[in-house]
Amino acid sequence: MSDKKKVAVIMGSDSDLPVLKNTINTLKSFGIPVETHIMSAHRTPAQACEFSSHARENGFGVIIAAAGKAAHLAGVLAAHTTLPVIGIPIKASTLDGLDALLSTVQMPKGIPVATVAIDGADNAAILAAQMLAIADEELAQQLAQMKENMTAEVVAKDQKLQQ
Ligand code: RP5
Repeated sequence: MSDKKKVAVIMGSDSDLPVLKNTINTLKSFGIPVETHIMSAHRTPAQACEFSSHARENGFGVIIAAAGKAAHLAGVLAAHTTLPVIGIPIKASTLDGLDALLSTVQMPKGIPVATVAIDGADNAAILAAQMLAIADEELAQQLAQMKENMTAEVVAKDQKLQQ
């Protein structure tokens, strides 16, 4: 069995899945084992607490939580674990995600949630990979390569602009 830590991708509703597909695909592109669930701070609070309480012993290294509107999911999961929790505020209402951003980011002292941008699906995955890479040299190399590729792409575009 692999000793690689898993990343949990938890979403408040199946309506969040189109955004979360990018998170899942980016994690998988790094070879990170992913487990995906629909759990809600409001509709399935018992399931969310149960999952988070046992996440560390169940082999997870990071939890990513995405929710829209009054987005309490990441905070509730963070309340029940010492694993790092990354929150993705989802644009799901007439407030364009600002509601979810504030609900996710404004955590009280003692229960941090590392909040990415509204619908910031890729950055959540990259941040999770960077957390796991603290203890995984191969993953750290993959991340370094990704940054090099990104730089090369921008430099190439700049050069093209000069022609
Ligand atoms: C949140 O409410 C979910 O995370 C979703 O972003 C939003 C709307 O959910 P649905 O009514 O589409 O299930 O809890």
